[in-house]
Amino acid sequence: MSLIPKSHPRAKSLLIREKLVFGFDHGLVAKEGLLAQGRGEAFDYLLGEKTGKPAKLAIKAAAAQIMLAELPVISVNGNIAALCAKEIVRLAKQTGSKIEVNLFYSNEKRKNAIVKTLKKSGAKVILGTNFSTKAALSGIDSARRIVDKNGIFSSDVVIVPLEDGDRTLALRKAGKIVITFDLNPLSRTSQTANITIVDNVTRAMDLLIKNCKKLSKKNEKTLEKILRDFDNKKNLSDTINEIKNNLTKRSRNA
Ligand code: PTJ
Repeated sequence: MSLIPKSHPRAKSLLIREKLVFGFDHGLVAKEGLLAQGRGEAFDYLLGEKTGKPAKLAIKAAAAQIMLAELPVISVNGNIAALCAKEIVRLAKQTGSKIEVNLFYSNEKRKNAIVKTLKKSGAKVILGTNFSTKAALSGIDSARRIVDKNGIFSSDVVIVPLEDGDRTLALRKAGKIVITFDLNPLSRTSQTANITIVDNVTRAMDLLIKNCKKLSKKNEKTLEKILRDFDNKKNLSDTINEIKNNLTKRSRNA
């Protein structure tokens, strides 16, 4: 049972923290994943803990990109499994995406715990654990270079929530279109991805599923126009301005 009272002014944020701690205690999340959440929280605070206009635009563009993809793959790590396992499975079902477990701090035991959680949440097929279909991405030294040849390796669009910069770059070099969720608009991942959703994954994932559902009725031309109208660099710059404006407002009231 949660020790956080619903009336606590920071209940939402504290409940997300609890989910991660639960994920850590149950072998899903790496120790470093707790630190990554802390960094994310700090940026979320600066963003006003809400989904801003630039994030909404990025979510719409991401949905259009996923609907246009031939072989979209959702890459799952420890944090995302602890925070959004059910949403990952819903997104995969809605869009026909494959799910692949891919860890930075690679660990077979943790991989198996993540697979178990995804299965419990309704996933039928999960890639990333089959030795016989392993392939290596070039231009990256971490364990994340090992991917599934039927998944990330042959995908055209990869959805990589909470990613590290090196793999984003390697995926781009391999010709993939990369969609990321990252609360830090300054991170290398944010700056390198094709579409960066600067929002808490716990808020944005559900919105992405809703957008995909809405756009599933649209034709290719409409989806392509949404993508043409989206500029990731400009959107990141608008997000940084959003933070700047929030800080200016707060400094006046300090
Ligand atoms: O499970 P593993 O072994 O694959 O490890 C996963 C982590 C997240 C530990 C690993 O990929 C890592 O170290 O990531 P980084 O380099 O710390 O990057 C994580 C990014 O995600 C940071 O820029 C954070 O600001 C951001 N972030 C953290 N929590 C959230 C978030 N973005 C969106 N929603 C969050 N809840």
